[in-house]
Amino acid sequence: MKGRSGKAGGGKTQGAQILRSALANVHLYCFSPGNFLRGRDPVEVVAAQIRGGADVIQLREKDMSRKAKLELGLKLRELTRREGVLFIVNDDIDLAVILDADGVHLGQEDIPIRFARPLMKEKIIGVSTHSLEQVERAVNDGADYIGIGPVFETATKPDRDPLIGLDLIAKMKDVCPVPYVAIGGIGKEAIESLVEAGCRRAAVISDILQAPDIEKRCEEIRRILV
Ligand code: TZP
Ligand code: MG
Repeated sequence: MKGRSGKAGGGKTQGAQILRSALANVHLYCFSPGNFLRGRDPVEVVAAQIRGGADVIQLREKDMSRKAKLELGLKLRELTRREGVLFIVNDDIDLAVILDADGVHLGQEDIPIRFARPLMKEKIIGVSTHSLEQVERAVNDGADYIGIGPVFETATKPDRDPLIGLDLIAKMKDVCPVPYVAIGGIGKEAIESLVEAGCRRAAVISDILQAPDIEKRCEEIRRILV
């Protein structure tokens, strides 16, 4: 990765190092409830994922107003800070800055890293990718971690890109120098095949948010990843 702090010698500040070392230890990447809320308290749904071992919580609310996202984000920022869990905001750089999130997650159609970096400074920038070319570009542009998928069929993202399958996951360890998180159709059933393909980081939405016991499901999945 490129050195990009303002410190003499190009070294990273302590804050940047702390964030990147937390990132290196991520196994289970979880989400705010989105369409899987079903009348529950969103903060409690996130708290259950944290109790179950979530290493990251991403604020991903496609159908909320920005004001509602801000209000939920303030609560999740407080919770994740208290619990020592990384807090990432999907898509929205302004909101990530306002909330003092640990980072932002950008898709291929979002603001490119070269415009996001000056605003995010030493915070984390993650990028969604769907091919080796996109992985290479994101890494060269300074992505701190890569989301790679969709690995398996998923109903959670109707406008999904073509499935990448486990073959591409298996190649990632040789081509991707930053942490990579597999996403798409991953749950209790698929998690072992992911580990067999050499990936011990998974982002899971529906399998966890639809589980009868969210905390227990997180524990079951994370145990296999560690
Ligand atoms: N990006 C690629 S697939 C996907 C996203 C956000 C959805 C993953 O959801 P699920 O329910 O874990 O398959
Ligand atoms: Mg996006």
